[in-house]
Amino acid sequence: MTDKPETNQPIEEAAEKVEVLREILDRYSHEYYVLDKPTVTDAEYDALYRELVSLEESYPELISGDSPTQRVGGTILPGFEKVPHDIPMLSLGNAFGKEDLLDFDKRVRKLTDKKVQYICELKIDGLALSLKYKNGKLIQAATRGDGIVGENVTQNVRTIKSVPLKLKYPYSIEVRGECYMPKASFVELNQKREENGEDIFANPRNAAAGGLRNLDPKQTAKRNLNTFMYTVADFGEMEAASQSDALEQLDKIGIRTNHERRVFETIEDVWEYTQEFQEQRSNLPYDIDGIVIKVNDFQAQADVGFTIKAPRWAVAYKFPAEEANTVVNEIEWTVGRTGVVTPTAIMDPVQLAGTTVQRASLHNVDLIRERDIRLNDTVVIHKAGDIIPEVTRVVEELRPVGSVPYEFPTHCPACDSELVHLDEEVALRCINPKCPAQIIEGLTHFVSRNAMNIDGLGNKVIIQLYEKGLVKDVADLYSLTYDQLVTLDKIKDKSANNLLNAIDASRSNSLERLVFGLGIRNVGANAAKLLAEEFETIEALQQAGKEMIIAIEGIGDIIADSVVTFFELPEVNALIEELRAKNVNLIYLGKKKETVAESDSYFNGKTIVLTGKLTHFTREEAKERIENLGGKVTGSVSKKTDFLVAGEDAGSKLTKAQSLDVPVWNEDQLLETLEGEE
Ligand code: 1X8
Repeated sequence: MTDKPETNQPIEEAAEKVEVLREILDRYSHEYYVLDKPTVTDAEYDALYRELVSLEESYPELISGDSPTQRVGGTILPGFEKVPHDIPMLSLGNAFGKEDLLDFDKRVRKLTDKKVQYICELKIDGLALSLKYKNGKLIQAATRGDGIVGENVTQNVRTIKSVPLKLKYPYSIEVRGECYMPKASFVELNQKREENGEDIFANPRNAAAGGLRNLDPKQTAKRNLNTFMYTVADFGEMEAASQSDALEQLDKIGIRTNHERRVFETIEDVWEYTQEFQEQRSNLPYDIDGIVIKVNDFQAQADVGFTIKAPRWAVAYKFPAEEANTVVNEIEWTVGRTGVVTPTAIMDPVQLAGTTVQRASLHNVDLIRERDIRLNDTVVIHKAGDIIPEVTRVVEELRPVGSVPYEFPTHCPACDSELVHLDEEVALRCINPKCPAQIIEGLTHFVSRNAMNIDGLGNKVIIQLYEKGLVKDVADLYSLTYDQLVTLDKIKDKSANNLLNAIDASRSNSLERLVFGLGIRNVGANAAKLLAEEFETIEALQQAGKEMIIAIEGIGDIIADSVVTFFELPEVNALIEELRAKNVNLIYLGKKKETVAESDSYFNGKTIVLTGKLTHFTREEAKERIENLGGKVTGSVSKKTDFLVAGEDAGSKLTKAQSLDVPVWNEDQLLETLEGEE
């Protein structure tokens, strides 16, 4: 399972090496477990760890109780109540290749006479979590801590939607599993943090840790954390003969488990499974870092037994780290909508985890400084959360002679005004409100799909409109003429007319789209909806005081402050008057929340999926109308779907609906029913 022991060095030399390795590993482990800020990749850590294991195997007299190999995890963060685990939360032995798996198989078969079946499960890259239920009610959630004593995070875990507060059967059990953040939520969270000048998370695992260990459960709730449970630690009234049996029962009582698991008879098939998921991992919506292989039958597990640290009947196959080397040619600085200036490394193109990578965000000045990234440096890159290319570190040995530290820009790349750090922000900002880059980004945001949804106004058109002096703010969009549009590159008769129609149609958008489109700091599409729903007119919102805004469920201090500050600006009020003069709707057109809840419409409380091409309205319009009548429109078909509306060329969703016996409507049926209810 580990490298071959080295036996050809004197013990004094080995002892020294062991000490150094322990010190480094302890530091890395502290950064990883306690600070949630790793400075090395798992692969680098694992390599050093294996070296230590190997040395300790060769020189057992060097093993001491405080070696990182002799404990299960990290230390506990202050601030959460400590809870002892009745049954320790163990770690797993690692396997790094086929040889290690064959060794594991041999060991297992030696220790049991029973027919061996293996169950393969995805190894979720999150945080281990224990959930205790008493008579079917969730009574405690704890992190793993050091495996013996964890942290009580019950209040936080209660906000995670996949964790049932009450089981379908009144069992008293303890289950364990992993808490994680989906990749998409991680990307979204970091985008927001970057835009707000906050520190970004290195990977979904750290973002999940930050959410789960937050002392404010409201923050946890916002992180969109999720769980997969994979072990029953205390069976209580439950009875199961095997791991696959236990997982099926967990499903039945309402606990979320991962469904990619498979049972195999041979280690060859197990190997095939690991290889299949090594290839598929980038297509999964969550991060995995390997495959867990367990003896399936509980009797056989008991035969095979435990070591002090880990079960002997299970092993974690770790995927090799996906890394690549390349050279940084340039650092590009771009100005975002809020003036944050972010650096991007432009590198020689390389293949990494299935795509060609040439650019990697460097996030902020501090990161470049900390990693000492310089022009022409050779760097190691990886994909954070398997998706976003990032610079791991510089290969200093390959640094060209005469290299100098990177010099940061002092002036805005777009408007040349001086850049500043606001408060304690790590981000560099351009605070010139007339900065062309910010205006162009602001216009792009205004026309985007979730804002005013003006189709056909791409970035290239906006840049031309701005550069020709035709549009300097969002109100100017509403006085564009056909003659002006056809002067633009790539805009001909038809596209000019389409564009004018799209701009005109956006005049009748409901208020929340405008509120979102204005780009008020910290006000996303959801907050905009809440604000529009509450105040109904832009005047009411302009005049609302902080107290009134904060009173809205789901809106906090930061958003309220941003809204008040925004509407205090005279130029904002002038812009709104200009929009009014141009007949842009400034009223909320949806139904108030209460009316929706009390609606006795056919759609009230129903879950509906739209698929295929609709001809009478866009999907967005259909969704809005259904929602106004209290219905919910979701993206995927499940048993909970009340009906599917299939337009032209409907594909897999239709097939799925049919297989689940979900009723299928055509577009005319939807239209008629909507009209009957509105
Ligand atoms: C850790 C993990 C396990 C599983 C999935 N993800 C993990 N991170 C699993 O068993 N499906 S088991 C485990 C452990 O025992 N330390």
